[in-house]
Amino acid sequence: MSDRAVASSPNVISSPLQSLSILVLHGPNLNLLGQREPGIYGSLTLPEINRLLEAEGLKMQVKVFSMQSNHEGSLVDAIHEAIGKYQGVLINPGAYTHTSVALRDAIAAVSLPTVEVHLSNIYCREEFRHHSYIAPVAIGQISGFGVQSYLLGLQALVHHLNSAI
Ligand code: CA2
Repeated sequence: MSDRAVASSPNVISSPLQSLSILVLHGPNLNLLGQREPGIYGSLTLPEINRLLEAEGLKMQVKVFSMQSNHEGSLVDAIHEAIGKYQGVLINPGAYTHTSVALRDAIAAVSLPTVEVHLSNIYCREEFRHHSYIAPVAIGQISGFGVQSYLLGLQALVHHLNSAI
């Protein structure tokens, strides 16, 4: 039985599904959003982006929990701890996108549907940003739309999860 299904009992006439919970992970330096380099990453701060994601989640009746870390191991831990608590992961791995086999292995290991997002278009930037270690283990990637990348990514993830029931 899936995590979301509610066991039927003779006393329960209707058994509503529990709402989806999504973990949003922001990688290194994204805590600086809105304070530095607005030309590349926009003027919104990370708390403002998180509030927009929560509001978008409310519209789709999903709960959104966000966390940011500058530490690869903390992000790996958060992915491991997502098992059983969250049904999907939305991640902007920041620079770890281009370097981290550990993050990729963690995402592959937990088998939670994961969407990779980037504020900037990584394919229009330096060559070293063109390769993502995360993309092959993600269900999809959205890059280049600023904060809309996050919102579109959340919509796509929720649509994927709702279609998979
Ligand atoms: O475009 C994205 O979202 C990136 O994931 C951002 C990463 C970069 O390494 C990736 O190639 C693409 C960098 C995040 C740094 O965030 C800052 C925010 C404000 C000021 C300075 C850095």
